[in-house]
Amino acid sequence: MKSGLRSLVKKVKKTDLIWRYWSNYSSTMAFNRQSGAKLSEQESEILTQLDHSGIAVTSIDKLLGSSEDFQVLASVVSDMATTRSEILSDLRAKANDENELGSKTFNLEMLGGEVRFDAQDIFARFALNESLLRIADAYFGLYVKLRYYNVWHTFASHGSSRESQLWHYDREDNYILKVFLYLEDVDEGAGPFTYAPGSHKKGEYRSLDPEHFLETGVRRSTDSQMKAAYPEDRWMRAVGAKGTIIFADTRGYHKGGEARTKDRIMFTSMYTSPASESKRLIKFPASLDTSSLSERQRRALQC
Ligand SMILES: O=C(O)CCC(=O)C(=O)O
Ligand SMILES: [Fe+2]
Repeated sequence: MKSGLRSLVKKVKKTDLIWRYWSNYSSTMAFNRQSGAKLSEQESEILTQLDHSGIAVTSIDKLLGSSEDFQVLASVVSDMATTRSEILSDLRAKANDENELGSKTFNLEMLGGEVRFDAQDIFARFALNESLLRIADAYFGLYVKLRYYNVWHTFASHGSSRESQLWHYDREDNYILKVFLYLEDVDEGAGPFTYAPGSHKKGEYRSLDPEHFLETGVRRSTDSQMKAAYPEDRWMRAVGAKGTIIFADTRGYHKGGEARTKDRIMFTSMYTSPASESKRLIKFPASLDTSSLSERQRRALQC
């Protein structure tokens, strides 16, 4: 295909109509057919904020009530940190290695690069939490697909900002929903997730186009490039106590993980439409028993 035609096809595929009713037809129709999937008051509030700003910040208590699962998650992760303390201190030393561009040495994926799926474990249970999925499905207007979940340990490091510490937008889909759940308090020094509200595709600043440079082929913008295009007093720096949960459409401009004085530890999961070609970083067992899962959860797995 000639390159002009190829880029035209790409553009057409990204239009909401084609994306929704062609590329994601069956997921959209199935979602539209569902009945009785009412959002709670708190879930509706998150959805409204997400639609408007591309980001919504709340707490696990507000969303799930005093969740026993959250206590379990936090304690499993803190036990992992204790048993792996030697590996962690080796990696901490490497976190400042700026020669390793592209490998995000400041960020450790505690569950490995590809997570082994176990429907019973606390990580899968969180990624497939009904409340999270209800919000994700409603935001997309279709049944979403879970792409990954993990626990990130971001090391406090020095040196110039790089990779996801710089402003960028993710490119995997028209909408990309990521959840970040803080497992320890995150202050300014712990590299909070930071967002330019309204820069997602549904937002009033969807055409935001700051000056940028290419870092290993990826567009990145520095703080001063961003400031020139979008005033700093509108940036949303998601600092928060342990239990803070952030929903963000990372198709909008964001950055995070620039931890300077304190490590950041959080659970994260990612949802896209089924048509996205985004990599799936989950390894499923040869025979997967999904009998304990709901229809919505099975659809998020689509394996
Ligand atoms: O570490 C962060 O806060 C941001 C990471 C990021 O850019 C992403 O998950 O898309
Ligand atoms: Fe990102």
